Amino acid sequence: MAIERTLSIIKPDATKRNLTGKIVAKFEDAGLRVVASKRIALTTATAGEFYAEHKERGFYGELVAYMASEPVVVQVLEGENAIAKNREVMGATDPAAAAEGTIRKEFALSKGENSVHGSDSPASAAREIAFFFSGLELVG
Ligand code: IDP
Repeated sequence: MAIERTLSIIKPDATKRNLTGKIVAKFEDAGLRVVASKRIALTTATAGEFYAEHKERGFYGELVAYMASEPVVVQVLEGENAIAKNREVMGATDPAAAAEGTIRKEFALSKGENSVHGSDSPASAAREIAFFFSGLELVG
């Protein structure tokens, strides 16, 4: 299986409740390694650009305001099959539908305030990693 990299965001509801370490531990326990990490405050413009694919969805304005409401922690996770593995550890978008043991089951507050983001394909991982990190910040 291929070694992949994926973009993870620990979202405002989780940073606000000081859950960063507990969430990172779930990724590490699943065999993913944090290879880049920073805590940043997104503006609504940056959050809007990041989530541009959802522009037409009814929740877009709410999502953008929420993502800019508190600092987030953006990370690159690396490991075997990292994109799918990260999504598995995150759990379903809606915590009510998320499997036992997943981050969203354990920590998410709602379908919107759901604690984590993870890239959903190799193409989005490449775009999202480049969105937040420069080549110099990514040690091979
Ligand atoms: P994902 O994060 O599980 O990939 P997406 O469908 O790509 O889910 O949605 C992106 C993000 O938009 C979600 O993680 C969540 O924060 C927000 N979102 C999705 N659906 C809703 C909704 O029905 N109400 C409010 N926010 C939503």
